[in-house]
Amino acid sequence: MSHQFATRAVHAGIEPEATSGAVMTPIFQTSTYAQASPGEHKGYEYSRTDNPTRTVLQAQLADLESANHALVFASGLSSIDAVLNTLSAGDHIVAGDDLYGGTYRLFTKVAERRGLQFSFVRAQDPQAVEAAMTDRTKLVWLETPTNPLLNLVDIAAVSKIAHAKGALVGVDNTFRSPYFQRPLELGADIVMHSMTKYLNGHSDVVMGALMLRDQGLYERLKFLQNSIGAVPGPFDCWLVLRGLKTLALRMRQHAVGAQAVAEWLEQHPKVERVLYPGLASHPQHELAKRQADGFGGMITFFIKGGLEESRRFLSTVKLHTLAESLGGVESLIEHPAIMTHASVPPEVRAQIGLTDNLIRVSVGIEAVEDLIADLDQALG
Ligand code: P1T
Repeated sequence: MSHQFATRAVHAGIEPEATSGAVMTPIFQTSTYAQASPGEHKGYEYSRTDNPTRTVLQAQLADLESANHALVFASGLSSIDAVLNTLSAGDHIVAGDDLYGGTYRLFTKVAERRGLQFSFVRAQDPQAVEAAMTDRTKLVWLETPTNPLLNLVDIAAVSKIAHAKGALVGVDNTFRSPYFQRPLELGADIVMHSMTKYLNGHSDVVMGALMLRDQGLYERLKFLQNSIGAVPGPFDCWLVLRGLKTLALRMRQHAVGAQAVAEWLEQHPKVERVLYPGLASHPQHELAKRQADGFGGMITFFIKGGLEESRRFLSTVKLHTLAESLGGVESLIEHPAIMTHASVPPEVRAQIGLTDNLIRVSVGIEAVEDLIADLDQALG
């Protein structure tokens, strides 16, 4: 019998520990494992290769993303780098042009030096993806919704285009979480998460994950996970296991709060424009309804004015913390042009509309009245 998501977030992949019956997965804080004779062991040799706490986390993550396999990494970026490491010099990648600044930096400042070639396109238009594909295109890399402009990409349409030309599709699902969106069900080949965000949910861990179905690709990525060694420790894996248990509850509240805050911001005279997929004014509101089960907790808005007005507002919020990152229980607010997307060159920022009056909010699970009161006093 297959259970609903909220049930699987508590139970999937989790069994009482074999020797003691401990209900909560223990933190196997060990680097190595005793062998009875050389090569004769219980499935664990060394914790870069495998660790029992990590194994349980990976099993649960695979279940939640409708995958067969999951692999965790020391950060979201190192999980993307593992995907890049399946490619060779000369291979071509088509990527969305509106990505987390660190992903853009990894692509342009690290991977290009290793001989990978990138085309950045407006991926919300599937035709733009198709037009950029060449005989050497091996991968299409998407964020949806994008960070920070909350553009949406039609995962099913782009997957069809990519597969027709023999390329794989990777989707960074960080902003949605599998509670709201499961790209593998829509045709994507690889899902990636910065688990630093919603999956852990408590702003106390940096970690990444890949989820996928294909056995051969899994074996290649598992080889890379061990060979490169960017793995998280058992305590951090345990913290994410703990965070996942409330993922469904948290995501529901993030979305309720974000919808209310977005609607409130939209009618505020000092706000020029609000981007939130749950607003009827979002240019891809219909796709948002079709592709996902909810609109998430991220809002982007343009304050009337420029850098000066943004600075004043961001220095005046009290309950919202001015900080990078997102997806924790506490509300965070930030200025992408100066903070999370500083590594995107100014001319690229201008081209995609990432302006100096753009503000990004990660709506936490606090009482929404308190959040709105804080924004109100700061805008005033
Ligand atoms: O920080 P790390 O766990 O390595 O994940 C990188 C990353 C990848 N993809 C997306 C969509 C992300 O948002 C991030 C990290 N983002 C922030 C720190 C931020 O404030 O946007």
